[in-house]
Amino acid sequence: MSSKVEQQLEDLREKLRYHSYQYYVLDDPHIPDAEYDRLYKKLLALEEKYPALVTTDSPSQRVGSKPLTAFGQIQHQMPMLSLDNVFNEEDLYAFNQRVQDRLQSEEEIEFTAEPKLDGLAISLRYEKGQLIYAATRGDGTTGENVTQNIRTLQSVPLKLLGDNYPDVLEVRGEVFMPKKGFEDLNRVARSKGEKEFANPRNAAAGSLRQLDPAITARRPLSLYCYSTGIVEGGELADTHYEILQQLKQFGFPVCEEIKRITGVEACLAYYEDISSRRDRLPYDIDGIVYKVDAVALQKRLGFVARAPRWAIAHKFPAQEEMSSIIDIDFQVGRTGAITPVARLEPVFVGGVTVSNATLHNMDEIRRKDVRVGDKVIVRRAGDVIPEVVRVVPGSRKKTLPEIQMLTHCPVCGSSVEQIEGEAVARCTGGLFCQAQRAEAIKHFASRKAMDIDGLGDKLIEQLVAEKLIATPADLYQLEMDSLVALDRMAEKSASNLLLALENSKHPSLARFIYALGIREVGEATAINLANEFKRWPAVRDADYEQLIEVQDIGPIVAQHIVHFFQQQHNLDVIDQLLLPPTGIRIEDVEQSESDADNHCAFTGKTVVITGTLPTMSRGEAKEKLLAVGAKVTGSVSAKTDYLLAGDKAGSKLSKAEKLGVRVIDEATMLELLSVPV
Ligand code: 9MJ
Repeated sequence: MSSKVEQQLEDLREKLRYHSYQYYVLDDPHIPDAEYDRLYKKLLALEEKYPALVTTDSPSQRVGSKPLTAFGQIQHQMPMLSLDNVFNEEDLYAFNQRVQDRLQSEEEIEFTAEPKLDGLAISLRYEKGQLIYAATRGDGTTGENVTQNIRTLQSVPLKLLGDNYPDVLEVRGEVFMPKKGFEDLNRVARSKGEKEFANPRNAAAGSLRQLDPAITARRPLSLYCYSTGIVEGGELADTHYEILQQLKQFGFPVCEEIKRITGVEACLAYYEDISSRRDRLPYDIDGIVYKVDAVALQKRLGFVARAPRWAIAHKFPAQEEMSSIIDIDFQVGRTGAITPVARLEPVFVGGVTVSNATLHNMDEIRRKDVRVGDKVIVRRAGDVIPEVVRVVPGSRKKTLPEIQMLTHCPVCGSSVEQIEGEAVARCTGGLFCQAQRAEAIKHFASRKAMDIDGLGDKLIEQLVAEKLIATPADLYQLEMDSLVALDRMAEKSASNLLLALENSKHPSLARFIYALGIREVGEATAINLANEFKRWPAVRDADYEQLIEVQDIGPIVAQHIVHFFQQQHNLDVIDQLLLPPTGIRIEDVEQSESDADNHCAFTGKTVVITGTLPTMSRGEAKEKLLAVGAKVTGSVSAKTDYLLAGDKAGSKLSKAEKLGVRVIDEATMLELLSVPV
C-alpha cells in the first residue's frame, strides 16, 4: 500500500519539478498556472494524509522551517571569488594583453560574456542531487547559512533533474530581485506607510537576511547561476560556456543573455549592446563579466589573491554618487507643471557631469526632507533625468530651513494651484506665462481649436523665439513685413497665413472655449459648456456651482475653469482677442437650437467611428456627434450604441457585429442627425 502511495507521491513531485523548471528556468511553461496549482494541491493533500512520506526535497517543503534566532556559519570548501574591475576600454585591452602574455598566445581569446547582476552572491551545495545547504559569500571563506530562505525561491532546484550530475556539486550564482518585483514591493510598503528599499540590491539582501523564511517566501527573488565550486564524483564540460549549459540541464536558471565570443573587440561590442538595452532588461546589472572560456586556460592563468586572472568585470559608470545641494529652484514646464530642481555641486554620475537634478514635486521634497545645504545621493540611470534620491543619513550638521512651495509662478507671477490629490503644482497663467506660451499658442491655432491654416508648430516656435508673439492675441497683430523677414517664409505663405488668421475670427463658442487651453477642458467638455451656457459671457462668468452641474464636469475640472478665469492675465489676453483691433466674434449657440431641437437619435448615446467615410473625416463626424450630445469612444464594447463604419472598417466592425451593435454608414448618420426627437 505505502509503496503505491510513495510512487504516486514521487510521480507528482517529478511532474511539479518538471513544470517548475519549464516555468522558472526555461521561461516556457507547458501547463497553465491553474493546472500546476491543482497538481500542487493534490500533493499537499496526499502528504497531509501520509505525513511520514514527506521528503525534504518535495516541492511542498520550500517553506518548511520555523524562524531562526540567528544564521549559522558555513565554511566554503572552495573560496568564493571576487572579480577585478575595469571601467574603460584601455584597461580592458590591458587585461586582454595580460591574459595573452601569460598564455604566450597571439591568438584572440575565447570569452564567455555575462551581464553582471547586482544582487547577492551565494553558493549552493548538492550531494547526490539533493540541496544540502546555501551560503552567502560572506568574506569569501566563511558565509552565512541561508538554506531555509534559499529553499523558498521557486527557481532553486531542491533536487536536480536527470541523473548525470556529479555526486557533489557546488553551484554559485547571484540572488536578485527583478525590477518589477522591487517596484511592486515598494508600492505596497508605501501604501502601508512602511519604509521603502533604496534599490533592488538592498531589497534582495534584506529579503534573504530574514530570520523567518515565510517572509522571504513572499519576496520576489530570482537566481541566475554563473559558476561552480567543488565538483566531486563526476565531471563537467571543459569550457565555461558548456558548463553553464549543463547547469541549465540540471535544473539551474542561467541568464539568457550569456554569449560565447572571440576577442576583445567582440567584448566591447557585447558591452555596447547590453548597455543600450540595460534599461529594458527586467533586472539591474552594473556591468559585464568576461571569462576566459576554456577551463584548461583558466587553470593555467590561476588567481591573484581572491580574484581569478581569467575573468574581469567591465563596470558601467556608477549610477549613484554623492553631492551637495547649493540651491533649489522651481522650473515651469511647457504645460505649467512646476518642478523643484536641485542645483548641485557638479558630480560625475552615470557617465556625465551632473549639476542639476529633479526633486519631482513638493510631496517628494517633504518625503525625502531635502534642504539647501544637504549632502545627497544623486542618481542618473540611462537617459532618465538625474534625480535626488535621498539625503545622506546623518550628514546634516546644523538645522537648515525647510523648503517652502511657491505661491506664485517664478516666470509670470500667476498664482500656483495644487489640486487636492495631485502631486504636481501648476502655474495658472496658461495663455500668459512665457514658459507655456509656445504650447498654449500651438493649441490655440490647432485644427480642432481656431483652425489657423498654415500656422504649424515650427512656425509658432520661430515666432515665439523671435519675440514676434507672446500670446495668442499677438497672432492677430502680425504684419506682412515681419513675417517675410523670417527664415523660409515666402511672401505667398505669409499672405496665406494672414488670410487664415482673418478667416479664423468667427469661431463657434465651443471651439473658442477649447482653444483657450484650460486644463482638462477638451473638445467634448468645451461643447458641453457651450451647449449649457450658450453665450460667451455666461461661460466666462460661470461659478463653481454652475459648472459642476454641466454634463461630464466634476469638481476638479470645475476648479480648473474657475482658476483660469480668475487670472487677470488670462482675462487680458481674452480681451485683446475679442476687442478691436482683433475683434474675434464668437458665434453663440443659437437660442433656437434649444435643448429639444438639439436632441436626436445620438443624444446621450455612445458611438465608435471606424474606417474611411465617403465625404468627411472621422474628426468632422465626431464633431457633429459631440454637438448633439453623443459620446464618441475609441473601442467597441457592449456599451456601444452605434458603430459608424466607413470603408476598410476592420476588427471594430466584426466586433460590433458579434456584439449586435447597430452599424450605420455616413448617410444614415446624417439622416439621423437631422431628425429631432
Ligand atoms: C555576476 N555578479 O553576475 C560572476 N557575476 O564569477 C557573474 N559574478 C563571478 N559572474 C566569478 N556573471 C566570480 C564572480
